[in-house]
Amino acid sequence: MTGFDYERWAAPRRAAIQEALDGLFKDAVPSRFGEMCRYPLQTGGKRVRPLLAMAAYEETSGTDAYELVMPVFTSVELVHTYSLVHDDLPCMDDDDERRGRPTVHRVYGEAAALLVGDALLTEAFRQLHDSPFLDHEVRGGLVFELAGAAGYSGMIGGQALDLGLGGPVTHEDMLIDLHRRKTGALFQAAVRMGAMAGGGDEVQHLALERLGRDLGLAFQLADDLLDAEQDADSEQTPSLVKLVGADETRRRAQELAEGALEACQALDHPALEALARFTVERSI
Ligand code: GRG
Repeated sequence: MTGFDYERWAAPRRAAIQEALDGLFKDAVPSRFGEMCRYPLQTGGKRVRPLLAMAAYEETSGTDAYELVMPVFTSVELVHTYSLVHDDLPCMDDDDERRGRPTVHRVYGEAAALLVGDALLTEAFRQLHDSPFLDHEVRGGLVFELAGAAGYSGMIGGQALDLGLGGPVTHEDMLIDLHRRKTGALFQAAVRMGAMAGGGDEVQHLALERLGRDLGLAFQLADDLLDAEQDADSEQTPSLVKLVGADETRRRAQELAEGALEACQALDHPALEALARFTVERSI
């Protein structure tokens, strides 16, 4: 990956995602509710998931015409941001700050934050259906993919396990399963959705499948490590660091990242490799 400037690739794409998100909820009722919905979308965030989807799209379509299928990327970010809004609520993690700013419920109240999350989630699916450059069959496939990743056996299922609704998470296999659902499923969907929109061949799809699977879990393990370093993990939250220690967690995250980097060998987009490296080396 010699000479590839990741930030030069990512910056205009992040700006394009932001511009598309800024244009949403303009006709919300009441109009002030539209501002509430845009608030959590305007607080930065690394945009790792839509950027991964974009890289997969560029790899498989062989173009950088990402503007044509922007709803594919915004829908993934909408689902992710909704999960953060709801996860911050007093009945969940009860967080006061997110992305360096007060959480939605701190600014607008709990009931409004609940509705903001609902609006972001539902808008994601409306967006996907509103992708004029994709044929109807592909749009249907994208909706199915995102709904599965966000739903009861994906992110929500993972959150239910995290809350202990299936009993205490006492074994590492249980925790890996939880992480794969709560965090990994949306990563994998992002990569798959980029590839579904882009086309591509079987070799690319197989490599992207492995990349999405390994990266999602690696990202969460890196998050567990960051939380442990910053003493930010609550006593109730299960984490691999608590079960097997920081060194072993780091080793596994690196192993997964190596798997993702190996998958990149069959692909031809340096941004995918850069995203794989960033996922475990990140400090934010
Ligand atoms: C729907 C209530 C509800 C929860 C779903 C995904 C999730 C479960 C909750 C989000 C909280 C959380 C800490 C999840 C772990 C995944 C994770 C590391 C999220 C943060 O993602 P980043 O680092 O955030 O990509 P930015 O702000 O950069 O977008």
